[in-house]
Amino acid sequence: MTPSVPTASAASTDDDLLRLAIDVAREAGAFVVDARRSGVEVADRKSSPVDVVTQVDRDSEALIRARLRAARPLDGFFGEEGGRGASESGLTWVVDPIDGTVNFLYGIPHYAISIGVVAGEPDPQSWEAVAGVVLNPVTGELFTARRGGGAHLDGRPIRVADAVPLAEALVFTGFAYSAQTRAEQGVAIAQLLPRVRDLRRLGTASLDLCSVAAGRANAYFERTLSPWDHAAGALIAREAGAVVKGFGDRRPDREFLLAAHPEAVDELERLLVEVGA
Ligand code: LIP
Repeated sequence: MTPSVPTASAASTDDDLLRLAIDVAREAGAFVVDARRSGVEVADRKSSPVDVVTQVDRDSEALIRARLRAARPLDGFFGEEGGRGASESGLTWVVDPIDGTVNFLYGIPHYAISIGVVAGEPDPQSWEAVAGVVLNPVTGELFTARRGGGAHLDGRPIRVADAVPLAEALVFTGFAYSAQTRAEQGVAIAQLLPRVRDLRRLGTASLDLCSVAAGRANAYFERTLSPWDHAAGALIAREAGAVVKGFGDRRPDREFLLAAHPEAVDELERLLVEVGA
């Protein structure tokens, strides 16, 4: 799906939405980093014993939702930690208050505040991404994009790396919270490794997508992602020149997400299907 070119007034609205997302992400980022200093523990387990949530995830989502609602009360909300609100404006905020929660829990400085805003239902199969922010609150790196406006890192334009042969591709990926799915992914990874330059598993989907956008990775793929994991990052990767897709002609969904250079994506998808990724 090629990003739409908004009209001037739509672009300014999109810029306003982006500025709001940046301000809120920065405030949530400061809160999360500060909260980490006073120690963090597991508050609950979700889809599996290793799919954990902390009270800081929940508090970050509550903060983000309150700020967005105060600024734009008619917009909808769709957050990882259960925040839901129907839209009366046609726009919905899709939020991961801490993407990379396991990294956050272990104190690995590679997690993010991910805030995207979409037109339409908060469903990746039909939504139109309007603006997105991915902030690593520890490093301060701020990835941003709005539809038709290109992608930026700390305000500077970013582009995907030039296409390379698969054997030289540095590929990012991730594994599911389900042990059964991880077993399958392990088998596929063993076959994929000798066919690419190397793999990286850094633990934060939104930052993995931004790594493709910034040319730090040649590709990223993952199964079992939720809409909040890619709502902002996929737009940033697309605006940087990547193709972000699901299997075949599907859009990204829980089954599969692949992001890569347009000249490399089809061959990589064939390889991933072949190894059963
Ligand atoms: C995480 C993703 C990561 C994936 C994990 C999990 P969370 O999101 O960012 O790419 O491998 O299984 O889905 O749960 O930290 O928001």
